[in-house]
Amino acid sequence: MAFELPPLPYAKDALAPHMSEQTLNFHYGKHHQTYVTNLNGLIEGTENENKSLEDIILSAEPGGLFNNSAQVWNHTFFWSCLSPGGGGEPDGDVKTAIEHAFGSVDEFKQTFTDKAKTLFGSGWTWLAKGDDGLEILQTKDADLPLKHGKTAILTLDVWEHAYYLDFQNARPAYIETWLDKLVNWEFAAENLAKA
Ligand code: MN3
Repeated sequence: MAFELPPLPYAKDALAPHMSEQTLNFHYGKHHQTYVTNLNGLIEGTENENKSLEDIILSAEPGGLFNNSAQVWNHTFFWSCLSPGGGGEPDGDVKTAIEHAFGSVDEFKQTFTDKAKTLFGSGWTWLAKGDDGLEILQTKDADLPLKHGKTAILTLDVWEHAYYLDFQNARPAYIETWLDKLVNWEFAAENLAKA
């Protein structure tokens, strides 16, 4: 069964001016679509054809099958980490868990920003839950918490294609905009409740 590009949880122009429709046209419409198309080409007629996306990711060796399946998962998850009414401060259980793990929400934001800034090359910065509670992970290329037995709570795509059209090379401005204007704390709360 072929995978399909899942619908975005908002209109392509809904995140402007913080993330432009043009960025969504390329990042969702071209990059994400290409990972879906590549994955379908790799699984067609193989034992992976009827597996779930998560099962493919967990059983794949390093290489094209892992990269494309993980990137389909990562991007689908990432779109829900953005919201037209996002940004600001978490509340409830997410706030409590962040304060427990990092001391304060501000301390979390600073540490997340530093990790996202210093990830060299292409990858993802995650708020994830492992055996020892919440932590911030940097992963390279397509790698993701699932492959390490951890649960993703939030992620920020720090591949250059995620921000180049809106911010050119200014990754720090992209990270700051995500935290201030776009991060979807309600989605984080849903993920934490299931973790
Ligand atoms: Mn991307």
